Amino acid sequence: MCDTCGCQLHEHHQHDHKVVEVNQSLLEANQRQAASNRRHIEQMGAVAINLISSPGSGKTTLLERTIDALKDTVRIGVIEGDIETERDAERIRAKGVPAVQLTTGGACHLDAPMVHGGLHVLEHFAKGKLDLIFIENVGNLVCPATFDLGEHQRVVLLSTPEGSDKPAKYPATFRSADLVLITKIDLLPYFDFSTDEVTQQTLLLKPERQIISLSATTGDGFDQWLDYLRNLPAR
Ligand SMILES: Nc1nc2c(ncn2[C@@H]2O[C@H](COP(=O)(O)OP(=O)(O)OP(=O)(O)O)[C@@H](O)[C@H]2O)c(=O)[nH]1
Ligand SMILES: [Zn+2]
Ligand SMILES: [Zn+2]
Repeated sequence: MCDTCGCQLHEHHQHDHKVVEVNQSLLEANQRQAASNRRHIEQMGAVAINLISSPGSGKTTLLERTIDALKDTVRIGVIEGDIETERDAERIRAKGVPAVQLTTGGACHLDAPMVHGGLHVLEHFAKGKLDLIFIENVGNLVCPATFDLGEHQRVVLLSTPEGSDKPAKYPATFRSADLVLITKIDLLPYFDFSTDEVTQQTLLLKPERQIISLSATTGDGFDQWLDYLRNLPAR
């Protein structure tokens, strides 16, 4: 169980005001740090994207293929969030791109102070020269939604094996997304997944939202994702 975010409220009685106050001030402090992170990223001339999804829905694989496609023209840096291990950062470094691993040691999300530390390390690795910073959040569809990291765009991934009811069941996360990426569409023939239902549910939560379907394995739909990245406004 995470000891820093609102999910611990369920373990306390409703009248435990102290817990509520602590969580509120924690979120306010997070918000201030996130605003400062955003300025920091903009001073580097970069755009930052926060990737949120359940464990295993394909965030790191998406990044690997994205780096292969863009690294000759776009300077990419990655901040990896995980509970334990450097595995994801090692996968990214193997693609020849700077990657900082933030291990939360138990917490189920990244927060803005952690990302602040990561930005400084990344800036050092990249000698300050980056166009696009990806922040891969800890695999979780609940807690990351509450924490602004200083990103410019929030992308929520939903893979086809997870089921098309997820936007209805985790509305806060899907409402907070600028883009919903339906991933692993090569598996559509094997799962009872309705792209129409996901589209309908996510548009109900936020009508102006973009939705892209792709497979990082076959490359199907990948051009649309690359176009989205290329068309992000420069900072
Ligand atoms: N069939 C198929 N498998 C995929 C696709 N993308 C990723 N996978 C597989 O899904 C598994 C998990 O992928 P990752 O990219 O590690 O997922 P992740 O979201 O980074 O996982 P966490 O960091 O643990 O949350 C791996 O076995 C990938 O090979 C895809 O488009 N199609
Ligand atoms: Zn990953
Ligand atoms: Zn700083």
